[in-house]
Amino acid sequence: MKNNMKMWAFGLLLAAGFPACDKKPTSETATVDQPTVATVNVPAFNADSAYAFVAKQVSFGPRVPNTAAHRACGDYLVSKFKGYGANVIEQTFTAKAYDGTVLSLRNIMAQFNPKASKRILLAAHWDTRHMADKDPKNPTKPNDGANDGASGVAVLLEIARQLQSNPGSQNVGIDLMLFDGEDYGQDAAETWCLGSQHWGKNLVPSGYNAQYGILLDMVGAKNARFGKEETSRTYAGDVVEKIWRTAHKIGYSDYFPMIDAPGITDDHVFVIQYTNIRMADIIAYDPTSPDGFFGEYHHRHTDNMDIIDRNTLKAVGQTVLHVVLTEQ
Ligand code: AHN
Ligand code: ZN
Repeated sequence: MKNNMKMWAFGLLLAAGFPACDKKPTSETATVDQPTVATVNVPAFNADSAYAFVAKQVSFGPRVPNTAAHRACGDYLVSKFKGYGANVIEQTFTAKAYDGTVLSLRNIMAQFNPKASKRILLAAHWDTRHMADKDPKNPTKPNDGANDGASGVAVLLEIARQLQSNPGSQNVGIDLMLFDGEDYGQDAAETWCLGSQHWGKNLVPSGYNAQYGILLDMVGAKNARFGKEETSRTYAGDVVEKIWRTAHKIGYSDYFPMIDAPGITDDHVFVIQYTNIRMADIIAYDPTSPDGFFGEYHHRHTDNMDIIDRNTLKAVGQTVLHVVLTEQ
């Protein structure tokens, strides 16, 4: 039925496309060459909606673990995912931070098409750092975490909204995972990413597996560039190539240049370490920055709504939506 529909649409396209002309336009030639690529089935990722989801999270205040803003935002995220028809799983736990603070944390997973055996995992961290310690001014106060925290979550919320609005668009199960406690670290790798470490060692649902995963971190800043991060290349090279190829194909090559980035500690490292899931990190890379990787807003008070750009959210959101919805 689905194939017949495609064949029918294909014939219609040929008939309508070149009535009395033998010179085929390039875009339609591409369709002739690859008639099975389901480009038309991918809905438009709404960047205004994603932007509003960033602003909404920021409006709670910094989402620092053990604060009221963190709890309230967590409750909001759970209720939004439920409203979009997802099967929501909350994993609550405590973890000891580098400074001895016991943090009350919550990983939130929203499952779509929960019965499907072939699954794709999309993730982001929803907590924000307890201090803007790279900022010369007020380095012990937390920032808004508009990019570092809210942006990846906002893209996943918009993807959830699209999945509800386009039932049947997915051929696979899709799990949206919000990790907690990513940003409460200091120096050593294991002091970061407390939520993904806990989940990797205590999988829920138990025995969980996915074909692969994609992590989103700092995906909303103006003029962002995403480099191919080293751990992603090493352990999820095919996923990296699929993402970058897709981005180029649908018009976002500016945001996804074919450049390698060094390895960093992020949630994908622990997903790779503790589970059987290979995961690629889409994370902004600025080789000109003083630390050689992170943007100038990173862990500073300038990480607020002023640096968020709908065009970046669109480039990432549309690319990831295209990747997951073209999986068979
Ligand atoms: C490092 O600072 C090396 N890793 C932490 C990665 C990170 C922080 N992502 C967002 N905030
Ligand atoms: Zn951070």
